[in-house]
Amino acid sequence: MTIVRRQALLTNNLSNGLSKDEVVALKRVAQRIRRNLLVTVAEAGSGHSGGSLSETDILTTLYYSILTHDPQNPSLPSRDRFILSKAHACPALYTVLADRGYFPMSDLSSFRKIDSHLQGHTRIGTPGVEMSGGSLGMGLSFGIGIALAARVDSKNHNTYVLLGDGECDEGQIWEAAMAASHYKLDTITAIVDRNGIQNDRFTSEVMELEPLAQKWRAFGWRVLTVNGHSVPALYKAFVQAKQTKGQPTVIIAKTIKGKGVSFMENNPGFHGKAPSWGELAIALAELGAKPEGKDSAWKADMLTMGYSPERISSISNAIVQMKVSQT
Ligand SMILES: Cc1ncc(C[n+]2csc(CCOP(=O)(O)OP(=O)(O)O)c2C)c(N)n1
Ligand SMILES: [Mg+2]
Repeated sequence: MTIVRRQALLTNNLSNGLSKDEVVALKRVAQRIRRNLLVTVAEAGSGHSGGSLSETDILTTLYYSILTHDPQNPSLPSRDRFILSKAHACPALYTVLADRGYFPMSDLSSFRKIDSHLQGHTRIGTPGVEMSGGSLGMGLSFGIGIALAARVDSKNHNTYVLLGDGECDEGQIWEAAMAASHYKLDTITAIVDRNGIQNDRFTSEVMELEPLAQKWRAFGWRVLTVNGHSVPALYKAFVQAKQTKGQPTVIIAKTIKGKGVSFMENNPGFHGKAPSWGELAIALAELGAKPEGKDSAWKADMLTMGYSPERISSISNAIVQMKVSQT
């Protein structure tokens, strides 16, 4: 089973788990997103690689199998809301939104350029983006506002807020956490991207968060701790969150910053750094890009994103050279 761009997972039914084929297909989508977001950041020459790669499986699971939404109608009143509170990690969100058809894939190559709607932090105006972000700590309060407004309007959409773990140092997160449980807001789900790194240091050095699950529990939340790179585990947690009544749910997603690329994994140096074109070729190869054959779809993706055949050939040749030097 292959999920092509603009397609959602059409066969799933929330009450059943994902089938093996669906899991394989979603994992393939996540690899495609990882490759395309790194191309996007490499082209810009700046941007947040690490936190985008750590959240990719979370976003893929949400946008392809959980959220009720319509990419052709981003303001559909009944849509579920997704808020990227850690808004610096927008390359993954932009790539997912383009992949789902909210805007053309070719827009990705304008990331961080003047006059582009795809700036280095999210802003309202980009189709599919719900909150202008960048100043950490605001997204949960924003999401609670949306969820409370939905209650007043007797609407039953769900609101999802993705937080960084370093972001949980912000006092506003805990004010919001208190408010959500006070109002018994069971339509809000927070996800903490627990990658253990904030900026250029490990969270345990900057500000110890543990015992994080106990803290959320003490604030009245249902806590689910999952492997944030396991699509079936994430899917199950999102379904459980949806079924929870009378209290909000937080999913602590244990992730690896830079997931999927050896020299970025768990490396604080790639929090806010773009790969060079040489590093990109290595990264793409590690993410399954092959010069020819069925795993060469990355080339078609790059063409769709507006890159020249010469640029694509030079990356492809670099991948061939890597294979040669390994043999
Ligand atoms: C209020 C505020 N303070 C500081 C920053 C600068 N800043 C940008 S990203 C970042 C680290 C965020 O770490 P984390 O929340 O763990 O995100 P992730 O690891 O997922 O990238 C900081 C401190 C900011 N954007 N907003
Ligand atoms: Mg972090």
